[in-house]
Amino acid sequence: MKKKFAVGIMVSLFLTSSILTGCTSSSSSSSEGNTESEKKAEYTFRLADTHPPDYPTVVGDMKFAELVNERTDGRIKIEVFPSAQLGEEKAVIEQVQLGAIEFTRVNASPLAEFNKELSVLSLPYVFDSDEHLWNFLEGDMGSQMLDNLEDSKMIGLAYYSSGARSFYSNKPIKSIEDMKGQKIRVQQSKVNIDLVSALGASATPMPYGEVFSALETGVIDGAENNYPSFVSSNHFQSSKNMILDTHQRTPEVLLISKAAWDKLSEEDQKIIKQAALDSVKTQRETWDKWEKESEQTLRDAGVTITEVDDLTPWKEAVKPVVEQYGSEFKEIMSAIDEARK
Ligand code: GTR
Repeated sequence: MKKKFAVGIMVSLFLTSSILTGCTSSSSSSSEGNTESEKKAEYTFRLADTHPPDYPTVVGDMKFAELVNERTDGRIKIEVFPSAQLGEEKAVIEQVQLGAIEFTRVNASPLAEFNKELSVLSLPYVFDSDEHLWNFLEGDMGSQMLDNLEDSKMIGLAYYSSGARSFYSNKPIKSIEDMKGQKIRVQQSKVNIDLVSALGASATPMPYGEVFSALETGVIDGAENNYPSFVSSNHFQSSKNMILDTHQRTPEVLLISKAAWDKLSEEDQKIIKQAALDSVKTQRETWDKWEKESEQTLRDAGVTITEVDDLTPWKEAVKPVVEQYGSEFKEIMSAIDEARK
């Protein structure tokens, strides 16, 4: 506890000094060193990710950093900070808006609180499969939505895979009826609160890093996520029941602060954008592997995984949520329909 507090103070002191000095150059960064690439670095940037070092998003971040370093001949160095070392997602996004942290990889759900149209990506059952999702993300509207983040002081660089999210709990959940009255943690996002409420459960928004102990102490009954996060967060140690309702396919987003972006030359901006897009392949390959392996880990650990034969009652229950948000972003909703073909 004490250690966490001390680290917290160090991080906030660093952030404060970064804000004051607008730190993007290597001379004021914490990473001065003697290697060739560090000596040459014109910019040293930080990239925040909530997941542990071997998690697929962090593997993608590392690939991105490596490509940028190579393609700028060491002029731009990106240091990846995994495991929420720089803070939980909501706080990190705020720091990115200020330019105190230059890069982050976050999920589109919490990001939608800063750029409302992204909430469409979290709507339940709007994407039939990962293939449908990627058809959309790689289309014009998908890239447009990354660009539109500029209105929120960020530039979206690329999407990463995150599979499908399903509910899990310390209590049995074998059907939609079992959701009633359960206290379920959700990401800090309005759509998720509405979605879980529509299913008759009580939604408890909370940062990711607090969920493990909230499950252990019974502050909440359950949460929801994809297989890899359910495993890497160790939530399955207390939640032994999962139901494959696959309510969302919310993608991950890699982004840069507009403050940092504006300092770069057009040529460097192009290198960064392309490196981000090129890192997607590595992230998605790692994702596919992790998805299979973590399902196995859960089964081996004795987690009861209930398949849902008929999703109709789930879809019916959350329809008002889809209608409410969808009516505000009709153009995006029709692009999602188009991507189904
Ligand atoms: C994960 C996602 C994280 C975080 C987390 C959560 O699937 O990759 O970025 O949003 O879910 O539930 O908070």
